[in-house]
Amino acid sequence: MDAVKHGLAAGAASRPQRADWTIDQGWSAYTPEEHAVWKTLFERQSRLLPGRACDEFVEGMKKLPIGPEQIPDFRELSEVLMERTGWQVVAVPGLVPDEVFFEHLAHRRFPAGHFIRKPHELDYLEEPDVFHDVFGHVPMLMNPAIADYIQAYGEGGLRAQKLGVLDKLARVYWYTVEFGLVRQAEGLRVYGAGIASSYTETVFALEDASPNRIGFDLERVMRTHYRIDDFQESYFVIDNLDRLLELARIDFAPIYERIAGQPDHQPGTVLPGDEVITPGTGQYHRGRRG
Ligand code: HBI
Ligand code: FE
Repeated sequence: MDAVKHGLAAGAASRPQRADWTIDQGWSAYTPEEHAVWKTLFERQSRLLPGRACDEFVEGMKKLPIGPEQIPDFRELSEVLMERTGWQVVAVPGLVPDEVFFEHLAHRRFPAGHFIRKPHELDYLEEPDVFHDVFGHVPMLMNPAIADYIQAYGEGGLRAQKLGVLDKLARVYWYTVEFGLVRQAEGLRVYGAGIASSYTETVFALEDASPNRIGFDLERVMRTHYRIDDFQESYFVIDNLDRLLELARIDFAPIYERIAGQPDHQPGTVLPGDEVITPGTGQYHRGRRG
């Protein structure tokens, strides 16, 4: 299947044609079946997200050439994005090496998988496909705070690699850009693309009693492992998206030093210093382990 093929491509085993790993999206080569998968996912998620996705996500989506009928054309997305926040969407075959990913983000190019999951794998993803990347990430890139924050992550990624602390920085990205929640007047809302592009995780992250929902704290998050194979055991909540702009301006180097040698936390652990918004029962993951 696709994920396996692209998984191989992301390793050292195969060499991309272009050094930056970009490919043509090949928009006209999508089949009716592929557009139909997009439509199924788009409609399901569009029904679910009102009242669950943050205002900025909804706003961004409205202004973009993204609809149910077809997989969006990256050139059209880039035109609108470029005008608003200076970002572009470029096509890649799947996961790309970390430094390639960071280099793109640092230059406000968002690498998006060009393939789409198969009809029998609607809730299964081993690698980011066009639905995750475009539906989940691109609306948020219309927001100036997220736009700057993700660029800063790309720049910070290159630095963190040299310092040997990429695992710490990657956790910050994971618990914000991918799985972040934000507090709004009406309650908690989704802004993370990993949640917003997933029907089951949207419901789990907002409505299930199992996960912890904890106020975001930079050092705390840097020290917290995450799950790549299942729903998160803890979600971290920011007060508003401008918090990300502040984060983008912080020099992480002294923080990496301070936490060096300190123990990491497991994904489901609640710590004495945490601002616990809703404590989780942990039931879901206990069941999976048991
Ligand atoms: N490549 N296409 C793609 N998308 C990602 O989200 C991605 C990647 N390569 C590396 C990576 N993410 C992460 O492991 C880094 O953020 C650390
Ligand atoms: Fe993603």
